[in-house]
Amino acid sequence: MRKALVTGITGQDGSYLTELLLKKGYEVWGIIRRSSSFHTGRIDHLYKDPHEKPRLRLIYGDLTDGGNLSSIVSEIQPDEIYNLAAQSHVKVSFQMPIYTVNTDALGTLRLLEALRSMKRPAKFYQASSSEMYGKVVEIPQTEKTPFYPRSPYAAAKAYSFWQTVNYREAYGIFASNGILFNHESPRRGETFVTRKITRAATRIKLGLQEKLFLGNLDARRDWGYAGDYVEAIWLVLQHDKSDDFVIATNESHSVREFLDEVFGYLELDWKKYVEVDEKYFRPTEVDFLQGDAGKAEKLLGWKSKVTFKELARMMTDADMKIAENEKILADHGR
Ligand code: NAP
Ligand code: G4F
Repeated sequence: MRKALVTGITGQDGSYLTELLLKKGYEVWGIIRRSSSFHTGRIDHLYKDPHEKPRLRLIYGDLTDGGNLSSIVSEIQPDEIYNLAAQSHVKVSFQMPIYTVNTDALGTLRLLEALRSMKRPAKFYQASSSEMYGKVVEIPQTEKTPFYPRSPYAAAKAYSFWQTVNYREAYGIFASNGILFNHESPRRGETFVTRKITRAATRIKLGLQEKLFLGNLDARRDWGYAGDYVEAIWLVLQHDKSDDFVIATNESHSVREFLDEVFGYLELDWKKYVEVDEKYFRPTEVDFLQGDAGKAEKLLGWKSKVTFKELARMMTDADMKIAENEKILADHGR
């Protein structure tokens, strides 16, 4: 039975990837941070039969603690390591640059060092990001497009990208980067723009909220579905050699277009409800992202499946269920 170690298992991608790995018969070890309250909501459904020997195990750890990462790697001796953990919010990275770099840049290096001391080093996946292209120098962006990071988050991810390449070249470790463009789902964190919109629109529809405050509506992103993208993550480590791959839908849409899709689906006019609040602007913005996933298509046989419209509707339907439950509680004065 193959053993996978997943950092960031409690996050959006960690939960979908773990589902996939368990389906494929892996034993999965997930690193979780100690917290004063439970935060395993995205993976709780994966513990099904209490009598079965669990193939999913959680272990406390943190990317800021190198000693702890070394002990975990040496105890578990995984075959594959998926490094998904990060302070992943771009705007927050301007408020917490040092913490973001400690986790998203040095955290990767700590993990690579832990892996390097294994007798048989595990294969390593690094969650790289389209944010590294920042102020883009060409459209669409491929594996060959130079990076121009525009936030502490993006600069930290670029550092981790190059460390991953360097461990591959210097030590012959199977270390690969997936350069993933934005991907969303009903499990997306509620402060990212797509989920913020689907949560608010469904609440507005049911009379639970009046306004939605947003930042830059002109920003364009290449938005795909997280469920599709974790298949690509797995395929990156199954390829015959380690390499770097862009994972994207090859389409770009604006925040306005996402508003059109979601509010239109709910038969609402978003212009009546949305207000721009400068507090959501970033000191430096990434205006336009559009990937070219041609290499992944050719070498991994991967292609994005869920369309922009399907994604917007899937997220809206899921958030409508949450809003309906909120409405029942509100109607009963709770
Ligand atoms: P997410 O939902 O924000 O999840 C982040 C995960 O990292 C959570 O499990 C979080 O744990 C964990 N984490 C944060 N700081 C940590 C630390 N110091 N030590 C250990 N764990 C820590 O992110 P996501 O959307 O699933 O993204 C997964 C990865 O892909 C991230 O590295 C992100 O930067 C990258 N990425 C995402 C996208 C996207 O569009 N989603 C695109 C490109 C790249 P808690 O639950 O305890 O907070
Ligand atoms: O949803 P966002 O916060 O995602 P962003 O900044 O593109 O980052 C996400 O995708 C990256 C991949 O490119 C990941 F690496 C990263 O971890 C994260 O998952 O913002 C998208 C766009 C931005 O241009 C932002 O300025 O939406 C704009 N926006 C407009 N109003 C807003 C808002 N973003 C947020 N979060 N909140 C707003 O109110």
